[in-house]
Amino acid sequence: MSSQCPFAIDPMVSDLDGETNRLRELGPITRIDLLGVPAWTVTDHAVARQLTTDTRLVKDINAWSLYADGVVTDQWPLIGMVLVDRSMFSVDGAEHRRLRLKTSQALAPRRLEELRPVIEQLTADLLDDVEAAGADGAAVDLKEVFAYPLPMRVVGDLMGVAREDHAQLLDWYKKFFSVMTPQDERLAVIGGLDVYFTDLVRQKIADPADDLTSAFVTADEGGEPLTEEEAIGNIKALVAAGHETTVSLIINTVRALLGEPEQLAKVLAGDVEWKQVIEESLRWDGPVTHLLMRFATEDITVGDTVIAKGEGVVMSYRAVGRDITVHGDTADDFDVTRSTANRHLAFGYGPHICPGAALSRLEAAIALPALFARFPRMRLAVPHGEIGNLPVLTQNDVAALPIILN
Ligand code: PLO
Repeated sequence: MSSQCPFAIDPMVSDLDGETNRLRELGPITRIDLLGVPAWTVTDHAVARQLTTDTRLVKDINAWSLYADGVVTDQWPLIGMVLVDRSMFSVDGAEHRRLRLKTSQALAPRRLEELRPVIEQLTADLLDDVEAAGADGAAVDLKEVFAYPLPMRVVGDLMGVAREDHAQLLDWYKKFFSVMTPQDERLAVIGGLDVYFTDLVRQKIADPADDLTSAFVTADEGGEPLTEEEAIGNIKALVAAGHETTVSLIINTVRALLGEPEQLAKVLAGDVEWKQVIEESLRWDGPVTHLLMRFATEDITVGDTVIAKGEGVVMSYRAVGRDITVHGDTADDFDVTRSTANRHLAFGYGPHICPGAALSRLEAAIALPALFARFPRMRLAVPHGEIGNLPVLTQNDVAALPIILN
């Protein structure tokens, strides 16, 4: 390994801002320790753009020396983030384009317009639930009651996942992401997800419906269907990515605004567009803290650093969003009027850039104004500083957002 004493990422996420600052101080690309496993991480905007478009870095875990040599095993708590089925998330080049094609078509902005009224209705229904839960001044956890179910229902409908299965899936994903889950339990959860999505894909092969999972396994003018394994890999990636991250986008934006009443007032007065608020939230407090992982297929020189063949590279997108060369000296502040807000890489960059970016922006752009319109006097039920994160190393997951409606 190229350097001693890599900076250990705190699995308990007790001081995310402090950690982000320290990472940036360590340089544009720096050594980290991920629960005992060394890797490089990128904290700089320009380097992140360079490396997410460098074809010498690949997603295939077999290119990782620590994995190939048996140092990283299924006992590593983060194994589920990198040892994934063949899918658009784990393959590069021409095969990647093939695996991603139907998804990018289904999630293209024009197609998404059809979803707008559906998302509006889901939002209105969930706001009724929020109102019922918060009647008589009771504190409501906005994450549980509102931010969680909305993206899950949207991606569930898109993929053809039955509503009655959502509670089970949410429980599995909570355990999947938390570093506190005992490893044998995590592996059981990964096994459960595998059986669940294998059954779902087989059911859609036998009886296709009007959903993206069926589109994966059906031949059409777009060409050959995906294999069963590829369809399973894709649906797993889409259901996980399609709910977990958007929950955080919605809830982190509410948290930011409730902590800055003057900025919130500007937004509610119509002086700042919601679109702009959402971009600033993505930049400053985005859903993804550290994106695992790409592997070097040959030595790659970045400035005076050499990423050796076989080493792993993480993208610390939170640190990248705080890059002062892009966002100036106030990069650490949440500012809904910031002119560089949309120059973030919260959805990644390059061929693997998030195919669901437009969907997640649409969900947030519907959910947030509807929430504040319905409960204009909404306030936090606990002091702002007491709202902490779950012990999730890769994601920026607020534990809960208890609010009083009026
Ligand atoms: C979740 C477990 C699945 O079996 C495989 C998978 C694919 C896509 C990953 C997702 C996992 C975790 C969350 C990720 C998503 C892609 C985008 C999303 C990393 C590992 C983000 C950015 O958080």
